[in-house]
Amino acid sequence: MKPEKTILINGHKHIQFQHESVSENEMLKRATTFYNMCNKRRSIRDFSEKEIPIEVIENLIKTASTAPSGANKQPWTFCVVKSAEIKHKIRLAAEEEERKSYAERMSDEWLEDLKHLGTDANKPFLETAPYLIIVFKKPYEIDAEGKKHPNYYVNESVGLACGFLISAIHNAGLVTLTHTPSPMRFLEQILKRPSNERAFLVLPVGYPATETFVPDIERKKLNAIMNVY
Ligand code: IYR
Repeated sequence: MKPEKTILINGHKHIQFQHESVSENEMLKRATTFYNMCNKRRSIRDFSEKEIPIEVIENLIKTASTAPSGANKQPWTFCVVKSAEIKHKIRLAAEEEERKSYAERMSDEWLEDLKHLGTDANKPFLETAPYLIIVFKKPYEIDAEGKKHPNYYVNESVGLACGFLISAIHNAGLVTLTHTPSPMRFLEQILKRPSNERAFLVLPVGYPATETFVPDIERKKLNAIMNVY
């Protein structure tokens, strides 16, 4: 095997980047194919109870962990909940917060903006989906001596990892939705997370229920979202 070419920058080893170049034709084909695949993704709220292998979930989370992060701190933890008992606890706590949100915390305009999606405080998908992936962000790390060390661009980094994760779930032929009960402290308590972890997003993962309806909504057209200078 060819010896790996390396250099030192600030005393740290850098390895040669192996780039797989493609022709412009192939580039356009791949960009179009990937868009067409991503454009089929929908947020799904009705799940089947059908099981999925844990190895699939492991690979989805490994994909999420390939996202870029501030100073490569990878400030995330993914908790995978399969236990019916824990899913039940999470559903009860989430619905309690959601009932308060829908009844008093969300503005009239917000409630109006959600009407076309048909959401309410009931979250059965938190129990029907075979897995819940609860994403936690880590604003700081705690070392062996108990000293805190900051992470950087934590919301951006964890948001990017969630984007990768959602795309990976869709690519695997599964469905999800971005569920954000607020406040989410109950997730840290139920899952007994360390003091430097904050719940960021809940992603139920599974198959859609046999007959599933989604809102008839459209994505903005390219000319409304892209400006070329
Ligand atoms: N978190 C609530 C409300 C909600 C808020 C937004 I913004 C949505 O796009 C959808 C729902 C819920 O999960 O019902």
